[in-house]
Amino acid sequence: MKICVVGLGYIGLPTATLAALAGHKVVGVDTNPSVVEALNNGTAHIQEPGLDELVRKVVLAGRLTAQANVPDADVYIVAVPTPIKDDKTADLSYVKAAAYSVTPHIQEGSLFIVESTIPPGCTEELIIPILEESELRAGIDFYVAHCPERVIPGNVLHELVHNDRIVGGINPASANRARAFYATFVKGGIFTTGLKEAELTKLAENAYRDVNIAFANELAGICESLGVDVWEVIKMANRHPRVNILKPGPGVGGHCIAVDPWFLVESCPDCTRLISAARKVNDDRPARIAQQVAEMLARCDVDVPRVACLGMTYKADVDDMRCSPSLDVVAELERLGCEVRISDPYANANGKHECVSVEEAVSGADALVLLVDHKQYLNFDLESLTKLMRHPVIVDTRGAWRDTPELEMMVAPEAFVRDTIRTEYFEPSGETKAAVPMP
Ligand code: SAJ
Repeated sequence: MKICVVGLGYIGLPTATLAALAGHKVVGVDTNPSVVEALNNGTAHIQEPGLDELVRKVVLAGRLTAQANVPDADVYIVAVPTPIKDDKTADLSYVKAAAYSVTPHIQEGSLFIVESTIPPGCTEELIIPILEESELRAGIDFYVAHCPERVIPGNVLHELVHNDRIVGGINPASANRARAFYATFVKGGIFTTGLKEAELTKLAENAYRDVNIAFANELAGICESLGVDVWEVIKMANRHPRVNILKPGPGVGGHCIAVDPWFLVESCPDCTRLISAARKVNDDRPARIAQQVAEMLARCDVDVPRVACLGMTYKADVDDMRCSPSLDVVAELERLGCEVRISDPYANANGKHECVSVEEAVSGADALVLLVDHKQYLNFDLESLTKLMRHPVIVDTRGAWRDTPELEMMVAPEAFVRDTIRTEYFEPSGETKAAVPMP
């Protein structure tokens, strides 16, 4: 089949690549000329394990090409972004533009699939009317389906093949058509349902995760005020066979979990109290973390406290900084009067500061704040790092260093655990270890 994938981002490009690998003739369409050029040169413009190699292979084999305009095809897949606007409603401009670009090419028997995450009802109320400007009828003359992506960045290629897929069709014929297409490269189960059900399934998945993380973050606040170790409580609670509490942290970032729940709030403002409260709990985290760091630093008695922030991406082991809570923590620390230095193995800058090496970031710092649990950070020689600092206050917002033996050795018996933050204070000599008393 000839496949056209509109949008060559972190879903569109791997999907186009796998479809090409399965033997289809694939044309990727993107409005960004550098993305098109990179792909035609056989390189992936995004970092995803294994992708570059596969892209090279299918481009060299002539099965995947890229261009700016939509060609005629048997199957059209739309994988463009659906961000939120400042008022927290969905920005559907990219999806609309994609539908308009395909409409002149729709023919009898074409299959149109939306993979972008969209508010419930969007395919039927917004997209299909645009496609029907072709004067062909959706579900009768051509097929329409929504098949939301559900892969995790960092493991996209594996998950695109092995995860179960949900395919919602405007009618069973459309869902079956789409299922047959996905079956050419998906090894997981492919389950058919209605259009709106598929749209809602995706939003339910991400809102569920957001609410669970908000619960963990709220629990962190409870533990803080009661002087209990939240990590220990979650570890113990998760020994229950039907409990699975996610991890607290500096906030929820990325372009999915922090965004998609708003589509539900927009659709049903009167029945999304829990979902909007969870968003607020998670959105408040960066300021809360910065506040706690500032309180710790007040004890160091320096005019301008220096803080080293490690990890700028929205989560571990990815290069994506979109909606990263780290950016908000840094901005808030600066607002509170701190001088901040940042480091991240996957980023060069955060838009304002250049990233420096970990050693450079911590040298002379009063606090080291771990914001992302990148693999590179897990086995640090913390004892040596703290020796570079002016006041070695360590703030671990991810619980990543809880079991570090060196840290245990360095911790004074009265060291305390506060909120999600495990905070230790060492005398600069490293010899006399005194914990900062609780306020
Ligand atoms: N986070 C926590 N605590 C946790 C887990 C995550 O604070 O216990 C934070 C992360 O640090 C990050 C944010 O939440 O800032 C989101 O990370 P994530 O790993 O939960 O999710 P994403 O955004 O990378 O990918 C999600 C996935 N959705 C679900 O797991 C339900 C993925 O399957 C979706 O395909 C993707 O969203 C998407 O495109 O919607």
